[in-house]
Amino acid sequence: MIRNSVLTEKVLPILQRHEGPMTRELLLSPGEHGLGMTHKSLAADEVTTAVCGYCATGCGLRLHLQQGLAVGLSPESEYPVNLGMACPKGWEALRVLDSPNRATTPMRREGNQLIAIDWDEALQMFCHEFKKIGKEHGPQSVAFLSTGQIACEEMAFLGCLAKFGMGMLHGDGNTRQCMATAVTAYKESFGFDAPPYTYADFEASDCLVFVGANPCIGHPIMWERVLRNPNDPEIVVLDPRVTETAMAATEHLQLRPKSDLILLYGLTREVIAIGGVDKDFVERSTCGFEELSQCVDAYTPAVTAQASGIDEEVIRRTARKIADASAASFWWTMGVNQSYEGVRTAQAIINLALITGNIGRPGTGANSITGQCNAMGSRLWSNTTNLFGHHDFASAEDRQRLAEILGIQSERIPDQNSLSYDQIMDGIDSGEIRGLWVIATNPAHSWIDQDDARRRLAKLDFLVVQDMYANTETAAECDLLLPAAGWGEKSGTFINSERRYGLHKQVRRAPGKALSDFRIFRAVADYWGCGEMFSDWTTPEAVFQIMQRVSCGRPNDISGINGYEQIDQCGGIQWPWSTQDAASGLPEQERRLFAGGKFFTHDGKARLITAEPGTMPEPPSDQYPFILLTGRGTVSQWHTQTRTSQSPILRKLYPETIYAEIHPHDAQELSIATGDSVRVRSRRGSIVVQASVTSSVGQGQVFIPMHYGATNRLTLKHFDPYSRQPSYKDSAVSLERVQ
Ligand SMILES: Nc1nc2c(c(=O)[nH]1)N[C@H]1C(S)=C(S)[C@@H](COP(=O)(O)OP(=O)(O)OC[C@H]3O[C@@H](n4cnc5c(=O)[nH]c(N)nc54)[C@H](O)[C@@H]3O)O[C@H]1N2
Ligand SMILES: Nc1nc2c(c(=O)[nH]1)N[C@H]1C(S)=C(S)[C@@H](COP(=O)(O)OP(=O)(O)OC[C@H]3O[C@@H](n4cnc5c(=O)[nH]c(N)nc54)[C@H](O)[C@@H]3O)O[C@H]1N2
Ligand code: SF4
Ligand SMILES: [Mo]
Repeated sequence: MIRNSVLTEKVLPILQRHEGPMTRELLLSPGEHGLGMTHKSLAADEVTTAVCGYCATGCGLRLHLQQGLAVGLSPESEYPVNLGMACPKGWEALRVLDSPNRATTPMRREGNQLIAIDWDEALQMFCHEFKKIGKEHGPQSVAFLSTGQIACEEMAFLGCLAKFGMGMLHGDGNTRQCMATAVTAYKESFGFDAPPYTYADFEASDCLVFVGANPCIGHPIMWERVLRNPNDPEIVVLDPRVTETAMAATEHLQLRPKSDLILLYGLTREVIAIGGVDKDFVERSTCGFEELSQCVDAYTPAVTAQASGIDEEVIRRTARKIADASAASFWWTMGVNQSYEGVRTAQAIINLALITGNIGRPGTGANSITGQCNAMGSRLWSNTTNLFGHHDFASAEDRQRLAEILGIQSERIPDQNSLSYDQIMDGIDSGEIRGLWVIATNPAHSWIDQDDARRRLAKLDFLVVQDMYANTETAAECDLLLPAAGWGEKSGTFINSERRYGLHKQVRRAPGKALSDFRIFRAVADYWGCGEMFSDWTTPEAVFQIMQRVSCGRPNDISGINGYEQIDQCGGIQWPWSTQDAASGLPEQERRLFAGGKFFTHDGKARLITAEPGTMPEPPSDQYPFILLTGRGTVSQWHTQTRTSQSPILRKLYPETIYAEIHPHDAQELSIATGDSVRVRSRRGSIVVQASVTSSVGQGQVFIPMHYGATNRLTLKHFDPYSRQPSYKDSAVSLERVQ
């Protein structure tokens, strides 16, 4: 067995000072001592539970232990989220930990090679290089990129350490690629980033509208909840592709890519015209209805049909379904968020829910489905786009409040917002940003317009990658690699799509010298010289208590949660759960927001926000006649595949080589057959893929999954102006059979 002999000598005392003298023992035998499982230690041959570490469904998994270490898992039947179900990624969650590609030791670049070093040298180098850059070029010259895939307590530590301890001004995360649009839309419309729903709503609706979402692939266990709906519901799907979800719909609106805003306005106009408005609710709980009516008036069924490619009759029928439903729910994901007009499109969905009074009741809601296991956590706790705990960097009052709770000087808190991810990339290009710390994300694969992204990353004076695996595309470019423990090798909380805090626990030893992200941050703090500022940040649960204090009195109040143990016992706990809530007893398992029609704006009313629809920045042309759609390919592939490719079982469940779905008519014109090699070219790059001829894509469109390294070589770098989220699903490309 690989022993964690790491903890060498200099790093170990740091951890011991914070965690107690048992640290070495704990690192060696987590199972016996329940490292991180603060509430109870695990005896031999028990079971325990943990929430899954892939998607934001947040399924509960039951871990089967021998001598305190997990030897197998099965879905947890008692957990309110998944009710005994899991998808293949969840089933294989332990397998991917055992891989020869794991990062097992810190490494630094020497010429073309990464060479192994110990933690002491790594941490010294980390501090020396970042301090040197900061001294020469100012505090804006170093930045970090965080993630939605580590525990709340870890992202909290990272964000506070980087900004308050190390003095960085700029940090963003991969949540920008994913949820930024929903965040901005909710903040503007509801006054707070607050997804209102609970999963029971999937089962309680009689009309579910999915916009740019393919839960059969992306959130299969949520889809199972839809299948349990006893109301024989209408299922309306807006997607340019005939996805698995669209095939199950009672009404598939196969709209032209990026015609959502017009189509949603057309539906809104029709709903108003047929008397589907809940006037009382609109009067009592919203503002902006007049402006909304005026804005949508131009989108008659004829105009809408012309722009979206959806028949007038279908538009009328769909509006009728929404208006007639006693409980309609609206769900959206990346087909909306990843758009150059994503925020306004999300708000068009929110408007529809609001004007029909479909919010705050069972089976309703304007519901953004979250992507990563803890993207919701990063929205609240990463200290990137908003000040820790969803405060405002620009507000002196908020800075003061936070400084008092954290026991730091308020001057240590930046008074300006971070640059967004794309602006950080621009800063790298202009030479303003020279040092970058990348944690649990893989930008050299996932960022838009990849050749350009890599060119920029190569300009950095110092790139640190902190990852579970040593073979990621970004690790290949780094100057320093910090080996991280993964899910199952550490503990903390994730917040799922329905605002539920769930616990994950250490049931495995991390390989070699890998350390949990939490411990890496702990050690960095001490080496940097700001360890004292974090003297209370000893364990994940201690940080959770700090988060509770910070949340007090805010919409995301969790002050009433009685420790990790209660989260575990209750099957997770949704925010908010304040001390006042807790006075009335235990949390109910399914709670939704806005039951009283009061929102988080200063007057309690939701805003109905509209805009003129824009045009696609890179429409198809003679030279590039196809629209490239990208997204999730199969249930068994996760993003950049660093994790899922490690499981032999998952590998059998997805196509090994990159492929493009092409419509039969287009294929025929270009003499392309399934299996042929096809060159796909955009203005940025050119790649070769295998053809898959299928009518699941529309004519004039191609679909390439994001899981393959080459996909983002094609994508056009463009963003929503309000959320700065990349628009990954509308680039112009050409196709040509490779002879
Ligand atoms: N198996 C698996 N599951 C995952 C993930 C994974 O990598 N693998 N990732 C997780 C993460 S982080 C996320 S964010 C979610 C993403 O989950 P989804 O958003 O459901 O997945 P995508 O495939 O990116 O996009 C959804 C749909 O948007 C459609 N679309 C494209 N353009 C448009 C448009 O202009 N309008 C409309 N209406 N639709 C459009 C696409 O055809 C696609 O079917 O999945 C999560 N779950
Ligand atoms: N073309 C196109 N591109 C897209 C998308 C699209 O639809 N189309 N979708 C976008 C979306 S929604 C998303 S969310 C992004 C995802 O993009 P990324 O965040 O780049 O994708 P992942 O593969 O999930 O990267 C997570 C990294 O963290 C590592 N990791 C996992 N767990 C841990 C941990 O506990 N600690 C540490 N330190 N490391 C860990 C993994 O090994 C992996 O390298 O991609 C975006 N890119
Ligand atoms: S649906 Fe998501 S949370 Fe559930 S097992 Fe699959 S990846 Fe994990
Ligand atoms: Mo995502």
